[in-house]
Amino acid sequence: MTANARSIIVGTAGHIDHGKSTLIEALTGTHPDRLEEEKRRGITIDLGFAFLEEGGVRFGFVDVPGHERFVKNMLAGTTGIDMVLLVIAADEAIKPQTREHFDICRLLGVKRGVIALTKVDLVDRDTEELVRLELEEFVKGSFLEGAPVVAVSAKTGAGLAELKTTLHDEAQKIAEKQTQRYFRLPIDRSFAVKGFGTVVTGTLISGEIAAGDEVELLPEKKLLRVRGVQSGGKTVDRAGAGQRTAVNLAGIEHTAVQRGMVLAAPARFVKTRRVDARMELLASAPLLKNRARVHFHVGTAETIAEILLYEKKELQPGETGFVQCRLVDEIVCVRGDRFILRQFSPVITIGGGAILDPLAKRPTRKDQGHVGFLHTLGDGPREEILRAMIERNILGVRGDELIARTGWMEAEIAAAAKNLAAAGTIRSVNVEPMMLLAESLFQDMAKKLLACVESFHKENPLLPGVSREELRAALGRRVRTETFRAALEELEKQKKIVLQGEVVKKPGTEVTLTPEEARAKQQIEQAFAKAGLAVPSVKEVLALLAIENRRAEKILQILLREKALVRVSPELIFHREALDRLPALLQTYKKSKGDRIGVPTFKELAGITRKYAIPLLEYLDRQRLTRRSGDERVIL
Ligand SMILES: Nc1nc2c(ncn2[C@@H]2O[C@H](COP(=O)(O)OP(=O)(O)OP(=O)(O)O)[C@@H](O)[C@H]2O)c(=O)[nH]1
Ligand SMILES: [Mg+2]
Repeated sequence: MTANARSIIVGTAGHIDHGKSTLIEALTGTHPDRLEEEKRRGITIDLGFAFLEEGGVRFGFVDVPGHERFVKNMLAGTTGIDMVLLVIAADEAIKPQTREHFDICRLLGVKRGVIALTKVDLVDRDTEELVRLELEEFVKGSFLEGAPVVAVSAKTGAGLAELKTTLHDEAQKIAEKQTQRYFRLPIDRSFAVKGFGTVVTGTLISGEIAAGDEVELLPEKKLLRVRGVQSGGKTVDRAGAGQRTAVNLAGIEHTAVQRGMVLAAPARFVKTRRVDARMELLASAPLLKNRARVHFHVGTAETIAEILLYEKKELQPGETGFVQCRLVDEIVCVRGDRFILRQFSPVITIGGGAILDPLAKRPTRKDQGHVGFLHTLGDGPREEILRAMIERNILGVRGDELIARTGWMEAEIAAAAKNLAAAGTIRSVNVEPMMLLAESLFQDMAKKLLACVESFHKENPLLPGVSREELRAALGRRVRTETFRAALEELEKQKKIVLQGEVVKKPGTEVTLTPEEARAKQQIEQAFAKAGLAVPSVKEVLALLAIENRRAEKILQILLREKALVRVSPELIFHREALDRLPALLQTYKKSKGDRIGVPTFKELAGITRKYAIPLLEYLDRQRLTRRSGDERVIL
């Protein structure tokens, strides 16, 4: 493939036997029917592929079956096409699958097309003119209104050159693809190639892929390595959005991959069984009741959905409405992806639409704002959509969730978030990973947090402040770590609180003790300092004080928080300085006597009884100054 050739995917559409496959062969030289059964029966059953390079444009044709029983295969092939080649036989004109395929193309959002009036060798000029008129009427008001109609005959070759030129002209009008988005390839085939292993194919709908890439198979969530990439039957360095692509995968059997699965950039997309969407019920369809079960098609995947109507009890033919689709199987999609609905039985196409939110929540009666939210998702500009997604989540939303829901790039989301933050509507509570919260919710949280700090001071006048841990617990579980930290930092910036290590306090709230309390504090500390390692019990010390026990306990807490005293065991408290002498003592011992020391020797060395020796050794073990080894300690 020439480096800068444009790649355009053309999908055929049209009633059975109208000459789709024959026309593709006449255009490309390749007959798209591959299966033995197709050849025997003379009909197309599954998708076929062929390529044509014409005036710098590389056309990838996806040939679909016209038989009504194989519409689901047609659907898988029509995903991601740039243009439709609607095939109508001049001798039969418009037939049921002409209509159905045309509806599907419209619902899938196909924007351009060319109409081929095939088998013109079988009709006279008058009939041809009549069919042309019928056709014009048929496409009126649709994306195909005014589209070129080319009369062709695969038998005589008439019109084929004109058709090629017309396809080329239409291709020029197609906008560039989204190679800048994350890689996503809905798989339509998986097979084994001798000497290569597993190969999967599909129409690359966004991003790029190259040999050596790591990709994720969804909904399996399996990471795989790409051995090689082909596009249009030729090995390429990389393939981009809008190309028919074959990917040679390492590490998986071809039977483990099926049509409907998606190959994607790792960790960017999610699987889901509940999506919110806007749907259109075809005018030709019967009325749709709430909770109806239908066949649901998105990408190359197919499952069964229960349709919950948001505003109405039923949808009339021709109406549009917001719906939630509850799916039987997991699928992968993002906002904007198109889907098709087919009646459960008999299976006919009844409608379709666009995904609004692939990570929809179970609807609740309480949630009054949901329909408004769906309107925003459907029609809003990017910033509005992000704002709505963020505001509707009281815990805040992570960047990767926003990517998975919208398919937008991280940088696009970050840029929009920056604008929203500057406008004061949202708050970035963490950068890596990105975490966004509505500003109003953030302010509420900060207010609550400040109130907690204030009431702590009121209830604990003798304590310097509340620990972060206690504060977090006081706020309840419905706050994320990132939000909590951001709120603390914000309040500190506003000088409303002071952060001192683990302690959070109001500024200017130095603990002031009464002279009586100050004296008691000194007495406690001195009692332990004097005792060295042979400390008295806490009870004994507190009993000597002039203040009542409850206040004395609090003062003890202050000394522990200030780390002047250290609690070594539930009963024993030591002065920091006494403990600080132990490591040097042990190291001196180690130098002269070796690194092992038993309890009796330790008692002697420290000049203490067994009552203190055991808790102190356990303390030293916890501090990793010693390690227990049988009856002895190893000095570390
Ligand atoms: N006379 C004439 N016959 C044609 C022409 N094009 C196709 N046919 C015949 O029409 C029949 C059906 O053609 P296909 O190309 O298989 O039709 P199709 O639309 O692919 O059919 P499905 O894939 O089964 O939907 C074949 O017997 C073709 O030989 C044409 O231009 N003129
Ligand atoms: Mg065919």
